[in-house]
Amino acid sequence: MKIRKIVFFLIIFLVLFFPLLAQDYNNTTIISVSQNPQAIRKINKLNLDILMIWQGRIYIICNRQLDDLLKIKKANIAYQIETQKFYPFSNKDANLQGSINGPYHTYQELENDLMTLEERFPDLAKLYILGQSLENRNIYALKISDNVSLEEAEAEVLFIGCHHAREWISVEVPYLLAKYLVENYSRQLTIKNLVDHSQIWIIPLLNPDGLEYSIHFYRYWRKNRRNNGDGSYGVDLNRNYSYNWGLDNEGSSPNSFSNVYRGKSPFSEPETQAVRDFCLTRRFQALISYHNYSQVILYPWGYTSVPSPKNKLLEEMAAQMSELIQAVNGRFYEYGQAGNSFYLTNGDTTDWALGVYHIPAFTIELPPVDVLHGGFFNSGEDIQSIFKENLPAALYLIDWSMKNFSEQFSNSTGTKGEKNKQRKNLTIFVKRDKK
Ligand code: 0X9
Ligand code: ZN
Repeated sequence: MKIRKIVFFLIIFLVLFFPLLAQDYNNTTIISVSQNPQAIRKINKLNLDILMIWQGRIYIICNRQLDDLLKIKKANIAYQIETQKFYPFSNKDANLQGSINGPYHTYQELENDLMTLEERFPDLAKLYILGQSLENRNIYALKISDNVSLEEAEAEVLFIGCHHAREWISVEVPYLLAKYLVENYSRQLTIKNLVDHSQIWIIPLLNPDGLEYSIHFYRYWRKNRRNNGDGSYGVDLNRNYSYNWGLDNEGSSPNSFSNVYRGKSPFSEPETQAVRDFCLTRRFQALISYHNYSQVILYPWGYTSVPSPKNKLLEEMAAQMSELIQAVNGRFYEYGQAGNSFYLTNGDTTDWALGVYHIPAFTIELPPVDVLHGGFFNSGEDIQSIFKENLPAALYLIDWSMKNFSEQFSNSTGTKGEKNKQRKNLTIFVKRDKK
C-alpha cells in the first residue's frame, strides 16, 4: 500500500513538474525594452535572443546561464520583466486541439504523411533520406517532378523548413507546398507545367530532434539537440553553415549556452551536413528557407550590411514575392537584405547558398508579426491561410528557376570552392525503407 502511494505521488509529481524539470524551461526570463535607436544599438552588441518587437518594445529571451540580464543591466538599458505573459504556454487554446501539437506535425506524423504522398502519387513524388539527426531521426527530402525516378536536365529548386525547432509553421508551409503540387498536377495546367519542367525538392523538417523537444518538453526550444558536454544543449543550425562561419561573435555565438551557438566547426552537425552533402549532388537554381516569425523576406548577405553582388536581382525577386503574397490575403511581408534587418547573422543557410553556389536564396519569416497574433504559437487555424499566401511566391521561384535554367546550368561548373569538391553521384541517398 505504502509503495503504491509513493508511486502514485511520484506519477503526479512527474506529470505536474516534468516540464519544469526539462532543461531550459526554468532558465529563461523574458523582458522587454523600449524600441529606441539608442537601445537598439546597445542590444545589437549583446547577442541576445530577440523574441519579437511589438508596440514599440523589443522582447528578449534572457538566458540565466549566459547572464543576459546582467549584460542588459550593465549596458544600462531600462527593461521590464515580461515572463508572466508567456509562461506557461500562454496561447494554449490556439494549439491544443486534441493533442499537444494540434494540427502541427510531429516528426512521426510528418513521416507518415510524406510516405502517403509518395504512395498516392508514385509518378510525381519520391521520398529520400538525406541523413539522420543526432537522435537518429531521418531527414527527409521529397522530390517532385514528372518522371520522378529519372534524373532529367531540368531546373532544380530547394525548399527547406524548420531549421529552428520552435518555428512549427515552417514545417507546414513546405509540406503543404509538396501536397499542393502533387494534388493539383492533373487539375491545373500551370502546376503541371512547373512540375514537368523542374525538379522540386522539399525538406520540410531539417531539425526533427529539436521539433520533438519543442513539442514535448520546452516550447521555446530553437537549436538542435547536440549535447555540448558542458551542461548545455544544442547548436543553432542556422549558424552552422560554412560561409563566413564564426566571422564574429555578433552574428553567432561561440558560447554553447547561447541560442545562436554556431557549433564547434562549420557543418559540425549532421543536419547541416545533410544539406551540404545533398546540395553537392544537385544543381539548385534557387532556394527558400522557411522560418518564423516577422513576416519578412530576407536575402543575403546576412553577415554584413554591405550588399552582395546579386543584390539587385535578389531585391527584385523578393519584391515580386512580397507582392504575390500580399495579393492573397492582403498581408504585407517586408523585404530586404538580411544584414540590414534587425541583426547580423553568420553561418546561415542563405549566405552559404549565395556565397558558395551563387544562387538566389531567401529566408521567409512567416507570420505572425508579433506575439499578440501568436508569436511562435501560431494558431492551428492560420496554417492554411499562411500556406495559401506563400504558395504563389514558391511557384514564382520555381518558374524563375525554369526560366533561368540554361544560363545557370551552363555556369554551374568549373569554378573553385566547395561546390566542386564532388558533383559526381546524383543518387547517393538511400531510398527510405517501406514500413
Ligand atoms: O536568426 C535567424 O536565424 C533567422 N531568424 S529567426 O527568428 N527565424 O531565428 C533570420 C536569419 C536571417 N538573417 C538575418 N536577419 N541577418
Ligand atoms: Zn528561424
